[in-house]
Amino acid sequence: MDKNKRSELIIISIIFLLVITGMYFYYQTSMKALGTPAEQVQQLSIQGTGQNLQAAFDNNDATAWTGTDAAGQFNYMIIDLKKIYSINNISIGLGVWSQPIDYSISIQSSNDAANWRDIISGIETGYITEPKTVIFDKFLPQDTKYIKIGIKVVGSTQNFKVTEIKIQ
Ligand SMILES: [Ca+2]
Repeated sequence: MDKNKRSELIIISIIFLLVITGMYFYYQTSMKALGTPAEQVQQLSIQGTGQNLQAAFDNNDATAWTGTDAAGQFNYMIIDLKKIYSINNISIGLGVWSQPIDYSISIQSSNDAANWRDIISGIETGYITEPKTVIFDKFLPQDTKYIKIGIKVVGSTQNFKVTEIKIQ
């Protein structure tokens, strides 16, 4: 191999290594974990049905996202994380009214808010009489930009009440 060819090969190898290193660090920074609940509120964008959606992210169990539609219909919330995160734990704080209440919860993930993948589908909590936090962590880590949470009340005319949502 002549000297020029060898120099060319070394330069190409160095460029290749720089590109790979750059991609690695881009991946690391783009996949970082969500911050504290307070930081999450600042970066999240939320839309959906019901009222007081932001109250599910204010770190206060006394405030809640509640239903306005007829009980028994699915209400939903779409959480825009603003970039792709690796998610493997979602906790949902559920409130109660005067009667025991049974919730059905579905969670989906998406990178474009158009094509959704089921994380959990129609999990029922069973009748609860006291506020309860349900933790969903038995799913494969999801690289996702959007999370869609659907919730409805089963077998009751009461509306739903979600006090706090935490995503990790
Ligand atoms: Ca709250």
